[in-house]
Amino acid sequence: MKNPVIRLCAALAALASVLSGAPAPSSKLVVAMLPKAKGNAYFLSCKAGADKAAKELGVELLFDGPTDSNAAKQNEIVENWITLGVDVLAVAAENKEGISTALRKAQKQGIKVVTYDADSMPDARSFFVNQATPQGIAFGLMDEAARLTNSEGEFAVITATLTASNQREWMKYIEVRLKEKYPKMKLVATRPCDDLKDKAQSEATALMSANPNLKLIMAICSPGVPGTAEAVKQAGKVGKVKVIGLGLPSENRRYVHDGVTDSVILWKTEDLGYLTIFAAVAVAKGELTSGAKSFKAGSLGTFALEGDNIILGKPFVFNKTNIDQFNF
Ligand code: RAM
Repeated sequence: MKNPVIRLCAALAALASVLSGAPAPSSKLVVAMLPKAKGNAYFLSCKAGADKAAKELGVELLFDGPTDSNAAKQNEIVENWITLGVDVLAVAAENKEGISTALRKAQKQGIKVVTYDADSMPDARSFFVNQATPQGIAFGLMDEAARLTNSEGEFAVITATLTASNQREWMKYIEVRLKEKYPKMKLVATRPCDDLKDKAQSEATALMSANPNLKLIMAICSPGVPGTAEAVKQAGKVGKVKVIGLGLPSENRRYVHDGVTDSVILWKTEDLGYLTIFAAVAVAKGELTSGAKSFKAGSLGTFALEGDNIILGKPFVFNKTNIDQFNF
């Protein structure tokens, strides 16, 4: 806890507890973890890994975020944590530029900052714990879309929000791959679903009506994939409009088995949460500093750093043959 008033209170309470024999309040390092949305299964899975890391490291973990993706609400939560005087923030940014002012303010007050999943501006944090390289994610998706459509015809993308830094980065590389390798494929629309399953379903329905020749929808945010699959199923277009995207095995299993969704791509979300807390704590303790070349994260082992990015690894492709082996 950085806040001097909170520290003084904690010290007085500790003294009182020694005198009275009652248990002392926690003097543990406090890590505050901000998801894009606290009800999103993707971030709950990250939290499971974060809890595990916090336990192993003996730190206190606060986890809070907007109910649904909401950049202004994220700022409010960060401001509250600054007032509370937590030691380190771990943030998945809904809006790259928008959150950065609050994160810089935190840094000025001695609070360390790392980002995970979706980055802020680089000067607003020490390190970004990235799930995979944006190129790896985007090329993987685009190659899978090409494989399923014989590299020709119309496809559409459903994204999270139009301001989300991770999705924006992935889109950039999807378009690079499309231009370089698949001249007969045409991206007809990119629609945001605000990281909501129901909105993805209505967007996918609208995309299919507006584009009768659509061959595939690629949903690049986790709630978007089951939302799109439901739309395709209800439109009676299973097989005619293919579905792929970045999604959790648990949320897509039945659509994959029913042949609605061909494949989903993702990284191990629990590991992302675990790695993030290890990085946050190492930064807070001064053990991970700018220029470091590698970093050891508990049972996950050692990671090579790419500048100020700590990269979790390569994404996996889940399909009918392997999806039952994964329960997140
Ligand atoms: C959603 C969020 C998150 C993204 C995943 C794939 O849950 O937008 O930022 O990484 O999808």
